[in-house]
Amino acid sequence: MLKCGIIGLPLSGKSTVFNVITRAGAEVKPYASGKTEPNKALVNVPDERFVKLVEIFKPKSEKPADVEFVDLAGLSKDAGKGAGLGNSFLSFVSESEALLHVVRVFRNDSVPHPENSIDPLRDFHIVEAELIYRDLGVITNRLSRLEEKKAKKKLTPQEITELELIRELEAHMLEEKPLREYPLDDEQKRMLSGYAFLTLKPELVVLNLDDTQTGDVPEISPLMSELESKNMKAVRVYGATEMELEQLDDDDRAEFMRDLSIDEPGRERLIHEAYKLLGLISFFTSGTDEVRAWTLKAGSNAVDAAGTIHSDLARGFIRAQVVSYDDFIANNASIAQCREKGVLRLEGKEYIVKDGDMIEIRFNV
Ligand SMILES: Nc1nc2c(ncn2[C@@H]2O[C@H](COP(=O)(O)OP(=O)(O)OP(=O)(O)O)[C@@H](O)[C@H]2O)c(=O)[nH]1
Ligand SMILES: [Mg+2]
Repeated sequence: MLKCGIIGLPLSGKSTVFNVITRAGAEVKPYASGKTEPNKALVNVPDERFVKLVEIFKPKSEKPADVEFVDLAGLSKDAGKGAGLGNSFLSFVSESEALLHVVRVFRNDSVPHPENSIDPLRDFHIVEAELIYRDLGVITNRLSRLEEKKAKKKLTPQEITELELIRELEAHMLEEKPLREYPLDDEQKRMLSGYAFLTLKPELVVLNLDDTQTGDVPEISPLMSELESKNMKAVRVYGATEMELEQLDDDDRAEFMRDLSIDEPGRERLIHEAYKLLGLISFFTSGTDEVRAWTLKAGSNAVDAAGTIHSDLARGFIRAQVVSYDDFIANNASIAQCREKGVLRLEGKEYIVKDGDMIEIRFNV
C-alpha cells in the first residue's frame, strides 16, 4: 500500500487539505491540537480510463487503484531535537513513501500562526530544517557505530565505502542541505535505501491559499523561485474553500468551480500530482469478472506487474499479453480486432510496463 504523508507547521491547514483529498471529515480546529494519532484514509485514484473499462466490461466487481493519505500532527520547530511530538511524529513521516508539505499562505486572523506572520518561504525552511536534523541524527548514529567498529576490527570493503559516503553526507547536511541535493548514484541510493531518509523522499509543496488569493500572489513568489531553483514542484489549493466544495453535490460543485475558475477539483489535482511525484503508473486487468487498476512504479517490468497481482503469477510467469488502453479503445474495444491489427502483443519478463497497459498474465505453477 502506497502511503503519502501530509506534513507542515501547526495550523497550516494539513487536516483541511487531508479532507479535501479524502473527504474523510477529519477534525479541523483554529487551535493547535497536539494530537499524536494521525488521520488516515484510502483514496481511489481518479482515472477516466478505469471508468470507461468498467462501462465496457460491465464486470461483477471493480477496483480502482488507491493510495493512503496520512494526516500528521503539526511539526513544530525543534521537533528534530525532541521538542513537541518530536520523534514519534518523525517516525510516522518515515513510514510514508512521499510527502505533501502544506505551507500556509491564507490570512485568517482567527487562526494563530506559530511564527506570528505569513511567510511561506520561512515556514518551508523551518520544516525542511527539522527533516534535515532528523536525517542528520540517523547519519551521526550510523557514523559513530561504524567508527566504533573500525576501532575494534577491520571493516568490510562495503562498510568502508559506506563510511566514506556517510562522512560526506554528514558534511553536506551540516550545511543545512537536504539529502536530495546531494548527487547520489544508483549504487549509493541502494546503499542508503534502508535508512528511510526523510529528505530523500519525493516532496510536493501544497500552497494553502485563501479564495481571495488568486492570480499573482506576492506572498508566494520568494518560495516559488526557491522551489524552481531546487527543481521541486508546488500546487495551489484553496484549502478551506475546496473542503467546503467537497461537501457539495456534483452540480453545485461544478458551478462553484466555474465561479473560482478551477478546472480540476483540488482533490483530483492533488491525487494526480502525488501519483506523478511518486513516479507511479497504472495498469489494468479486465474481464467480465473484474476490472481492476493496479499501481506500479514507473520502470517496472512484466514480472513486477505479475507479482503485484499475485506472487504465483510472478513465480510461474510465462508471458504477458499486452495491449495499450488507447489501442484497445481505438479498435472498438475488441481484443480480436487488436490481435488482427497487431497491437495485441505477447511480451516477456523484461518488458517495461507502460502507463495504461491492459495486461493478462500467462503463467504456470
Ligand atoms: N481562511 C482560511 N482558513 C483556513 C484555510 N485552511 C485552513 N484554515 C483554518 O485554519 C485552521 C487550522 O486548520 P487545520 O486544517 O486544522 O490545520 P492543521 O495544520 O491540521 O492544524 P494542526 O493539526 O493542529 O497542526 C482551521 O480553523 C481552518 O478552518 C484556508 O485555506 N483559508
Ligand atoms: Mg491537523
